[in-house]
Amino acid sequence: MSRSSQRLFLALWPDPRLRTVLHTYAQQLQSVFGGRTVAKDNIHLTLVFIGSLSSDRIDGLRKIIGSLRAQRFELDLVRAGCWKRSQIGWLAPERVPASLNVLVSQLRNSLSDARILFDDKPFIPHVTLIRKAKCKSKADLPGIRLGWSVHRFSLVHARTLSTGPVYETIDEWPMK
Ligand code: 3AM
Repeated sequence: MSRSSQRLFLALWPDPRLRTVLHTYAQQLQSVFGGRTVAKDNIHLTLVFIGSLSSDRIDGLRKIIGSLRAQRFELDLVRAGCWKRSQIGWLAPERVPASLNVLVSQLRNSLSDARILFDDKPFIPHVTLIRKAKCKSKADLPGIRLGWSVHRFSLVHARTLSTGPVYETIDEWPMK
């Protein structure tokens, strides 16, 4: 990737208190699935993965996204699981709030209008807590019921250092 482009994604970023609870739960999941826990500061829910975008297009992207109106919602993270193919241990809501689906549709439409490419696989909201997981089909998972009041979303720059991924928030927007 050239230095004049950045690897980007849009995400929901939990506040520090919630990140701490999620990270503690990640350690419990790790005792079942092995693998490595996602660093506490890196825990998030991806809305749209954009990938590499030329740096000179980022201000335009921020303007477009900043013009959207999104509604706050409550996310109940109650379902834990593991995907064999991606080796990911995750936490997810039982029910996807309509406002979350609307937000993702708005973001995808805005990106399409601006001719910005993104990963258009079906949206399956989840918080990745474990990577390189050894998934078991009959795992007895520790229970959890976590309420997340979502009132902002973020544009994030992803970098990979020798020590692992580093995520830097470029901009964030409140929800009404
Ligand atoms: O939050 P999760 O783990 O679901 O897997 C990457 C992570 O998602 C995903 O973007 C998030 C932040 O890195 N990601 C990374 N490369 C990707 C790609 N090429 C990707 N998603 C889709 N396509």
